[in-house]
Amino acid sequence: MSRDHRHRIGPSDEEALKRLKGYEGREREAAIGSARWDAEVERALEVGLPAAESVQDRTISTFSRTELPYFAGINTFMRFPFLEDVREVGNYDVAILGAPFDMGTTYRSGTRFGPQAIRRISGLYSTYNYEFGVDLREQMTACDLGDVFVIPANLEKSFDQISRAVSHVVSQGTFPVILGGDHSIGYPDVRGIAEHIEGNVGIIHLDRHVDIQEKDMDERMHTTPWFHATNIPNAPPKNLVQCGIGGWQVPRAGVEVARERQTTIMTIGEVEAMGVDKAAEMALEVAWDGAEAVYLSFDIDSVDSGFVPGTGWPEPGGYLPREALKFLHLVAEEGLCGMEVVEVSPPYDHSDQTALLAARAVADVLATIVSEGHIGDGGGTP
Ligand SMILES: [Mn+2]
Repeated sequence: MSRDHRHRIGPSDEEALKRLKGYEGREREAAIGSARWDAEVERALEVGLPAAESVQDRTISTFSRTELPYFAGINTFMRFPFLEDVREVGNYDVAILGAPFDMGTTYRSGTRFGPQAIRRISGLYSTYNYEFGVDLREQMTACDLGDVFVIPANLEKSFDQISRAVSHVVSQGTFPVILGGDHSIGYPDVRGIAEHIEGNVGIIHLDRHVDIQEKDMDERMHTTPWFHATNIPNAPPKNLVQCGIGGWQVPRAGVEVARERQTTIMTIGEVEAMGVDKAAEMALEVAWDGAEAVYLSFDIDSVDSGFVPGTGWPEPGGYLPREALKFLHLVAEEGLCGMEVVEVSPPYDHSDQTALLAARAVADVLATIVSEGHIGDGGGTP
């Protein structure tokens, strides 16, 4: 870099540069402790035995019992502990549960393998994120409950099972993250949560599709969750905001219902014109209008199909991954009562990229609600 270039840096740039170098504005990150990681290593050495003599790093165990190596071990979401006894879920701030269900699909199936694919590639992540200044391990507690026992070939019984599972988690005061599964699970997910909310629940829904017709081919398929969710007395249509809609797969039957019920539809073009910051602000305005809590539904197909080939109804022209992640971050800042990520179909995926974006969305939302103090103990005790 030439001296001439340096001379172009003004006082405000110097401030920014100072920040980039980590001297300022990164205090929160620097204050995160490592107590839980230390405890994890200690336990790994105990139950996994100390490493072979030739291994100089004596925090390494013989059997992998921490998150390392990232490609090893029995997978759970981000290596959160598997909780066999679901009656103990209340001991955790966050619970991950899979809904391996694709009987509601109307084109490509395969999302029954979504939860496992998301878990597997989530092994790539540590719990630490420099950008957010967060370490999920140190600042909250989480478990993976495994999957709901869905009933193959029966939508309604599966919905009942999913609602019951989600309701159980919420009844224990734990934040539910549901890994789909096709989007028909949006209805039983909201149903399981809404019964525990005193007041209205708003829904922020990122998708290319409106998913709000009453039935599709005579059944409650993945094109219908919001019709039924907004029939729940405390999940009114006025608090449903659908962001990123557009393309050639939006059924007229759904748009008709959206118009009748006066839900709020933001097309991807409108999001682009407003910018993600403004769009997220407006989504929050609608979802939180008189509501007590807001639920987040992230359909992975809201992202441009070039980035998410592994999905049931791929559609070009949606969000870029960075836009979607920013949108999720901005809406999560205000707090959520739960989230779902749906429509990851591993048989159509390439190099795990669709599943990876789903894992990333969950991790980013958790980081956001932790750093905003909505869940967890905040950490910060070195
Ligand atoms: Mn969709």
